[in-house]
Order: sequence, then C-alpha cells, then structure tokens
Amino acid sequence: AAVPQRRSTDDPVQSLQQAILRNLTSALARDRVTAKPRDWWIATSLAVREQILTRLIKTQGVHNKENVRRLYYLSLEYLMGRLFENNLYNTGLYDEARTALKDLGVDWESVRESEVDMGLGNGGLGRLAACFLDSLATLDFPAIGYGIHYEFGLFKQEFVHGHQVEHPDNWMIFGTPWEVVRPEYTTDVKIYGRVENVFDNNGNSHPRWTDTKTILGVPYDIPIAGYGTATVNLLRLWASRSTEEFDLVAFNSGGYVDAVREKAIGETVSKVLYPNDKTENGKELRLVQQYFFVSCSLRDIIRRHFRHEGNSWENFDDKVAVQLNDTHPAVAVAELLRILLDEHNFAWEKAWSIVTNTFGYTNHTLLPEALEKWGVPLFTRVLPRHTQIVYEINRRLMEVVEAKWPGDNKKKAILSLVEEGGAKAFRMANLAVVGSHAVNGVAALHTELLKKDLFPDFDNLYPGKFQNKTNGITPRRWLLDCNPRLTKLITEKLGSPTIWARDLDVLRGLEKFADDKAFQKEFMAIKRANKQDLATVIKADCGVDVSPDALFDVQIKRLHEYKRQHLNLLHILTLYRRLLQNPSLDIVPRVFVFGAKAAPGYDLAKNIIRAINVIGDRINKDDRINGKLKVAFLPNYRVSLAEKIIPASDLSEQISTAGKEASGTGNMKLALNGSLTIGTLDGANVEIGEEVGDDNIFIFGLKVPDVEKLDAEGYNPWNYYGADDELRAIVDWLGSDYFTPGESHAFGALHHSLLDGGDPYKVLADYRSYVQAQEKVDAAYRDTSRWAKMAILNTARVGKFSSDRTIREYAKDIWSLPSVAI
Ligand code: 26R
Repeated sequence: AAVPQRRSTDDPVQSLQQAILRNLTSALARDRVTAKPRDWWIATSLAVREQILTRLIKTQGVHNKENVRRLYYLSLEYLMGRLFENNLYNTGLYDEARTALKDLGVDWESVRESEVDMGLGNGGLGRLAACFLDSLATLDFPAIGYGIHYEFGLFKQEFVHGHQVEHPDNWMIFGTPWEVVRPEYTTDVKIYGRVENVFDNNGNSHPRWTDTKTILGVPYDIPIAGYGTATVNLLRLWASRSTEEFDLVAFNSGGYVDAVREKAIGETVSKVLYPNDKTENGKELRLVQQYFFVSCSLRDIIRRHFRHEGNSWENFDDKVAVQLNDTHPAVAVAELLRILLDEHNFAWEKAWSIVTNTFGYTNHTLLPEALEKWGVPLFTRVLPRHTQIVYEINRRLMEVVEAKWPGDNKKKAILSLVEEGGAKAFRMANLAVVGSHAVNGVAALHTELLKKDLFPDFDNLYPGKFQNKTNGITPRRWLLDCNPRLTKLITEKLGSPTIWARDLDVLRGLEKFADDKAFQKEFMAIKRANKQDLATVIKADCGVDVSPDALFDVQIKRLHEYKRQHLNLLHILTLYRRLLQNPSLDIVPRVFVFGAKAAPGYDLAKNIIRAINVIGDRINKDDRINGKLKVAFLPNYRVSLAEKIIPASDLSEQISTAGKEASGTGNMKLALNGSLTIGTLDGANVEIGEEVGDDNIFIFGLKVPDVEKLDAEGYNPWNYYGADDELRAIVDWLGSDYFTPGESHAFGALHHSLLDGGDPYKVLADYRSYVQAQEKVDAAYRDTSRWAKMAILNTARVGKFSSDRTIREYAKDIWSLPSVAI
C-alpha cells in the first residue's frame, strides 16, 4: 500500500514516519513488506528515542552547566515494565506515533505487545523505584537512578499441572531500543585481596588494600522522560565485564580454556537478579553484586562532581544526595568512607560528616527474615578493608552509646553493627541507620512500628532522624497509560490530563458526580469494557471462560505467607462448599483473579500456588455451581499484566496480617482505578481508608494491638478451628485428598502451616471476620448505584497516593532538592 502523503515536511507525523522507516532499514535491515510487529516496535522506539535523547542532552547540559544539586537513587531493583507507550505518553508523541503507524498499515496492539517487560526487580520495592524515576523527571528534579544491568531479570513463570515452573527471562534477546551503552564511562571495581600496613615518610602506618581482583562496570543508560515537561533524566545500569580479554599467563601456558573461564567470572556478577524477597544471607555473589554497583555508582558520582572547576570535597554534600533503597546498597556507607579516608586522606570526623550528610535510607520491611546480615568471615573475604571500617564505625558508635547509657551492655548489644553470640554478622540496617542523616518508613503505620519495635533505641539516640514518607504510584502509568477509557471520561469532566495527571488531587472534582446516575452508568460501563478485555486475556492465558458481569475479585502481588493468599483461598472454599450444599444459593457471581510469583526456593508459597490452581480448576469445571464461581490464576504476573488486570478489578484484596505489610502499592493502583479495597488495617490501607472514608472500604480483622496481644498470650490456631464448624470443615477439606484423588497430602505443607505449624500469620484468627466482610461486599455489589458511587469516590479521593506527592516530600524533608526547569 502507498504511504499517504502529508502536506509538509515539517509535519511531525511525517517526520516521525520517515524516522521509523529509516530505522527499519538502518538498524534492522528490514523493509515495510518483511517487517514483523517486533521490527516496527524497535524502529518506532528508535525513532522516538532520537527525540528523547535530544531532550536528554539538553537537560543534562543545563544540569551540568548550572552545577545543580542532584539526587542519586541507589537501588538493586527497577521494575520498569514496558517503556514504549509510557515514553510516548510522557513525551506527548503518542498521537503522532499512532497515526504514523496507522498510515503505514501497522497494527498498534501487536506492536505494543511485542515489547518484553524490563523486569529487573522482584515486586513492590523495584516498582516503587520505577515510579519514583517517573515522578522525579515529571517534577523537574535533577536525578540519576543507579542499578545493575542484569542479563536475566525476574524469572518467567509457567504452571504445569498447577505447579510453578521457572524459566530464565532473557529480556534482551530481541534488542533493547531504549538503552545507550557508554563504554567511555567504564569503571574499575576492586574486590577481594587483603589489607597490609605501609609506613609513610613520617613513620606513620596506613592500611593498604592490595592483591585485589578487578571487575569492570560498563554503564547502560536509559532515558527517563518526564510527563508534560522537557526534563529527561537518566537510569544508569552497570553491566560487569572482565578486565583482560585473555589472561596472558594462562593463555601462553596453554590454558586457553582457563583463560576464557576467568573472563566468564567477571561477567557473572551482573548475570541474574536474585529472585528472593526474603533474606539472601550468605550468598557471596549477592554481596559482590551489591558492592559492584555501589562502587561503580560512587565513582561515577564523584567523577561528575569533580568535573566542575569550582567543586571540591568541601561542597560535595551540597551537590550530592544519595538515597539507599533498603539496605541492599548499604555497603555504600563504608565505601564512601573508605574513599575519603584511604584515597583522599581525610580525618575520620570530617569523612564521617560528609558520609552522613550524603546518605538517606529507606526501610521497606519489618520482617526479621528480610533484614540483611552478612557473616563477618564472608564479608571480610570479599571486602577486607570495609570490614575494618565497619568495625571502626562500630567502635565509635559504642562510645556514643556508652556516653548515653553508661554501663548498659544490653543497649550496646542491641545497637551494635555486629551481631555477636554464635557466628558474627554485620547488621546492614544498623549500618544504614548510623550512616544516614534520615531514615524513613514507607507508610504512617510502618514508620510508627519502625520507631517503636525495630529501632526504638536508635530513635532515642537520634531524635528526628526517623520520618515517614508514605509510598505513591505514578498516575501516568497507573491511570493515563493503562486505563484509556477512564482517562477519556475523566478528561471530559475535568479537562486535560496535563492538569490532573500532574496534580492528582484534581480528581476530587469527580466527587460531585458520585451520585449522578448518568456518570455512574458511564463509569461502570468502562469497568465492564475493561473486564471484557481481561476476560479475553484470561481465556487466552488460563483457558477459563469468565463473564464480565461477575464481580472481579483480584489479588495480585508476590506470593508470601504474610500476604495471605491462603486466606483468600479459604473464602473461595467456603463459597464453593455453601454452593454445593445449596446450589440455588443466591450469591453474586465472582471471578477470583490471582497473579503471583513465588520465590523458587519457597516451598510453602509454591504449595499455595498449586492449591489455588488445583482447587480453582475443580471449581471452574463443576457444572453444579452454574458458573457462579471462577478462579483464574494468570501465569507470569508482571508489570504489563498488572496494567491489564488493574483497570478491570472490582475488588482489591489487601489482606496481610496487621503489622506485616510495610505499605503496599498495588492497593493504591487498584483504588485509583475504581476498585474497592477489602483489607486489614495494615500498611497504607490505613491511609487509603482515611482518604476514601469508612463507607467506601471494607476493613476487617485483627489490628496491630490485637495481633500483639494474641502473640503475648500465645496464639493457638486450634482454638479457632475448634470453635467454628464451617472453618473446621474447610480446613479438613483442604487437608483431604478430595481435590487430588489418589494423591494424599497434596496440600500438606499448607494444611500443616495452618494448624500444627502454628499459623504464624493468623489466618484462622481472621477467617470469620474476613468471610463476614466478603458478605458485605456481596450485598454492596447487588446495589449497582451504591457500588458505582463507592468506586467513583475511590478514584476521586486517592490523589494523595501519587508518587509526585511522595517525591515532593523526599525532596523537601530529606534531599533538600530544588527543581530545575529546562
Ligand atoms: C534481602 C533481600 C533478599 C530482599 C529482601 C526484601 C530483597 C527484596 C526484598 C523486598 C522488599 C523489601 C520489598 O519489596 N518490600 C516492599 O516494598 C514496597 C515498597 O516500599 C512496600 O509497598 C511493600 O509493603 C514491601 O513489602
């Protein structure tokens, strides 16, 4: 087909189209006839990239020239998802690109769907980093994200007979059009070796780190375009390489294979993301990854700083703010100190003041098993000089503790950076607290518990250091990009998204339509259309037929006992059993949607996945219940799948044991898209409830003080099992071979955890309260107008949870970071 000719050559659609066709030829060696959707995706991305890179150069030019203060975000994880549509929306090139491809006869959906997610993270922490980058650029804050360019991101998940099976995520295989490799900024990292003492001319001895191995870090830059602004920031990810192409000694002595193998070790460092969100204690490669990216990033930050003539160490902390995303990069505290002491001969006090002025630390979890510790022998083998430095930080800390609480050895044991008794280990959270000027939790409740339970003595020692920064989500990806129908409706009522998607509190303007019957109808028609789209995905991915008229009940998050997917399962079993006993029982038809990956080594989590799959399959095939219940466990939950599920959700499951979920961010995304929360008073649910109002949320279950009281008394799940006939029947059913004929104890691990295992997350204690809350959900959903009103008010009232608000708070209270208009 001929390409329609456009009027003038400065027509933006035509010039974009020409750029696409040029890239198709020059980057992909394709023509219009042979190009596949993936080729169009790459060619279009490269064409758009040209424009983004022009803006990147402009932005960095202004930042450099003005010698601005910058924020450097250090995170081992970034869950970016797809970048194609997000970049088009943010740069304002969406309509042009659509028209350009349409005129070329290219199908948009297939182009979009050919992009592989950039899944360089596990879950909430990694996605939060991605939302923060979006907000930093949108608000014109000078910022650079640093991380690792993993060759393999989070594993791909498949179900085989209900079991999770993992496959490598080879995300770069078809090319990565958004990144630019920068070999000229390749950085050396020293590691291993030993420390010797050398004497200077004055006879003073100094430690010297020697016999080290060297790994190279090669940076890959991904531009981060702000929405509705000219700012383009940078995400810089380090790939590891070996120093020498060949070790000449080994090569010449005939050890060709040994030489190449040595090279492979250097490349292993950035090979794969650790797929755990529980502790990775003792994994040497994980520590090497942490140090590798911290060392590369600090070198890069320092290089940037000294590029300016007027800059020196004197104004380093005026120009540099570094945020530690959990303790994963906490070794940065010791590394910056080492650079100042050993490479620049600073006195301790001065070096320490620069370090603590530079760093801030965000805590993301209270779960003891997720608090990082490194055995001292391992840490010393990898980083012998850093071990000395951590011990010296600790010696000085113990002096401060002694001054404050003379003779109190218990306080010293609690606050020490070194866990004693048994194998010695460094406590990375303590190091991060001591080495930072600000420590923050990620929701109001979480920060309270952080101060009260995890770090009470540090809070006492450093008044004002602990603060709250309630998490947020970017409304660009999580409303504008993922829910075009709702975006259109909101735009009709409130005006251009360039206003409300940059100031989410403007959505309060929807409150006045909450009782408007016509608006309610439109709002629910959009929800139904989104559910219809999701039903197509469910059919394709699960083979399950579902009706868009059913209530879509959604739980999407990593599989964890504390998140209690098994409580959801007990409710499903409860409804199924009631229906089998009374097939004409009048309940609102429901589709239970799950998305969750389990850490590959987390057997109980995998057992829960299998139970949901196997029981779900039985329910889906049972004609006796007339299709009133359906269970769809969508495989391979990831950012791009979340973007399809969230706009289609009616009910958002946020049912963690009170006190265990630091914040949650999926809860915010779902509420923003008009999904009502059924949840415990945990994490940010508390604040969502405050915003939307008690009438527009379904709160149930134990509160934090109730959980504490039960623990103090000695919690016994058998009491609940014994006292509730329906619960007992359900748990027994789960423990039988009813769902797995011929295979007994198929869900034995799950069944055991609920009873003999002590039910550590108090599923049985919350069961009845949860089932009753679900009955209220059922009643509310029957009243279509009431439900619509509640859903509208959720969308209208969650503006607080924009990550723009979160980032403004960090910029003001922690980073002292001015914005810079480009
Ligand atoms: C130690 C290592 C293996 C590790 C531990 C924990 C690696 C990754 C994690 C994941 C964590 C800390 C995480 O994702 N936490 C989540 O952070 C979100 C963003 O703040 C919160 O919303 C969420 O409640 C919290 O669980």
